[in-house]
Amino acid sequence: MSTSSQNLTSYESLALAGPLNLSDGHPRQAPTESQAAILDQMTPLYRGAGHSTFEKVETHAHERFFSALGQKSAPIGTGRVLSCYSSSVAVDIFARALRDRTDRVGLLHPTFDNIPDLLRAWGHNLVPVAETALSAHDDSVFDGDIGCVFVTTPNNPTGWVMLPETMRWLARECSARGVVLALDTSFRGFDTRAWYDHYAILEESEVDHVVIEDSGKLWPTQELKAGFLVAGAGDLPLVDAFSDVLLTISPFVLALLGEFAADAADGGFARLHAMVSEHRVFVRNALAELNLPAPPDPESRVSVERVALPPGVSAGEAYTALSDMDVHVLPCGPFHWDEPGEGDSFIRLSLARDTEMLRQAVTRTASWLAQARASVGRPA
Ligand code: EGV
Repeated sequence: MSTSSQNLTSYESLALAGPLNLSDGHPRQAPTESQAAILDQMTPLYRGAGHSTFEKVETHAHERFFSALGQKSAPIGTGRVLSCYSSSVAVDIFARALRDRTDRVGLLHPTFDNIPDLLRAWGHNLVPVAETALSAHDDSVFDGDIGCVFVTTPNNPTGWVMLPETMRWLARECSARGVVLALDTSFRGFDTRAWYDHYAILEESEVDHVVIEDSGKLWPTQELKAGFLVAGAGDLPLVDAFSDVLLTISPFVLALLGEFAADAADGGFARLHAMVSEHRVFVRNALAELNLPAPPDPESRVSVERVALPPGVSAGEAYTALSDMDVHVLPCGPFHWDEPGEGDSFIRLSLARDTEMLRQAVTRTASWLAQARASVGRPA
């Protein structure tokens, strides 16, 4: 199968049928004991959400979600936190509203490919921005006459995190240059280094901004999730664009997410972090003897792990061989939406899975990699 023109989601979709699915970044692990107790309360939660006003249910869920993640200054209760079905729906609404201001966006490179796809679908022209340029506070971030900078932090798939001093620099520069600052923080829950109060920095800088938050990577709720499109005080027509797409999401889903957020604050995040970390250690140990290039993202804490392939082995080759063995991973080319070749020596494995299945899939991946490494350079 050709692996060049497909988007990442199409690979994830093929993987849904397979038993050894390390493809999508959605949480597929079994619920913890306290999460299972919440799921046992679905019926009363459903009834309760129906008996209250939407505004009350939504505000309560926002308070629990944002406070679990350290976002004390999020503008809850101001009408500026728009609950969407998913973070991708929030990105789509933002991309549309942004056309009011600009059609030139500096976008983090690499990052998950549906972000460039959604922006381009609304007519935006994209200029790649490297993690290293941001971390170095390099003015080249603003090259290309851009009207918006879009940053995924923590990033998918690298786990790179924008630190507070970088965020302060970026907010200040964007503000001075009249550039909109957009953040996608879908992986925030995995990394405490991303729990500093983003909204305090954004509000103080007076930058025109948008933040897209997400519950969808965190908790095993069978795709019951929300993306929160948080608008700055500026005049981007976000509320209009939002209302063209939906009235409200389900108050039941918000009530459920509020319970998961409260559980997360009460030890659930610590349990999630321990699971991800244990799975990451398992992957790294399983691959350690194979003499592969070093793990590309040693500091990463997000629920996905990039693996560097042996020299001479391409991501397309690895993807095809592994899926023939029923193991589904992602080839990393499409994350490098401007330069797919740069991702061709990496695959991505998802860690938010049951331990037993993950071990089987990783063990199979390791044995294929060992054999591929041994046969590179030898005649077939
Ligand atoms: C990841 C699925 C969309 C996306 C998966 C993802 N694709 N929304 N088109 O949620 O990292 O696997 O972000």
